Amino acid sequence: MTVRTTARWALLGALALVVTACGGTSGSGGAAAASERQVQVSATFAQGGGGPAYTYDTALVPAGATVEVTSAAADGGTTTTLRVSGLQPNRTYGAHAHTKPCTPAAGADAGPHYQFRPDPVSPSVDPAFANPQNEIWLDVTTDASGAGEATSTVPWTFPPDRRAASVVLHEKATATHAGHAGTAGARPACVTVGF
Ligand SMILES: [Cu+2]
Repeated sequence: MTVRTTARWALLGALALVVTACGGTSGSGGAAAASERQVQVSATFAQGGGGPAYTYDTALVPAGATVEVTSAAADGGTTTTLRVSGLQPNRTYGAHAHTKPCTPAAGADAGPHYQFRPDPVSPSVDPAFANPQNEIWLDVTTDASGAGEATSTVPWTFPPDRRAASVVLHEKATATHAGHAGTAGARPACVTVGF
């Protein structure tokens, strides 16, 4: 089992210059370098254990399946990529960023979906809030070998004091219609990600 977790702050000075140049207010040259957070987690799903990746349903997410999540903030947005292998072939799994870390016990412990603009109603099934611009959706369809990749880009960055904490894999694709938006069935697996 391999686990690698890194979180670092990269100074993207070149990007800051581009942003400044496009902002229409440059010219003084006094802009501070942008500080852009990057996160990467690579892990193997296991039942129990020390995490960060847990399976709760080894038929849908076998022990030994792998997951990688990368997330990077840049230019006011956040791009997150999910890569999986060892899952069921030719199947769509719902996947989202959730508010709490995973536990060995159950996917429910990861809490609700992270929402940049929180829905005052819970559970949130209103498409005005439960949508892939206000949440991070990473639904992934596997190939014949059980591998897949998905990317989300949202037009916001996490407030420092209110970040997502995990990515949950669900049993089916994410619904989008009113009354069910954001739902994707059971939670066979979860990986803790320090967004
Ligand atoms: Cu979810």
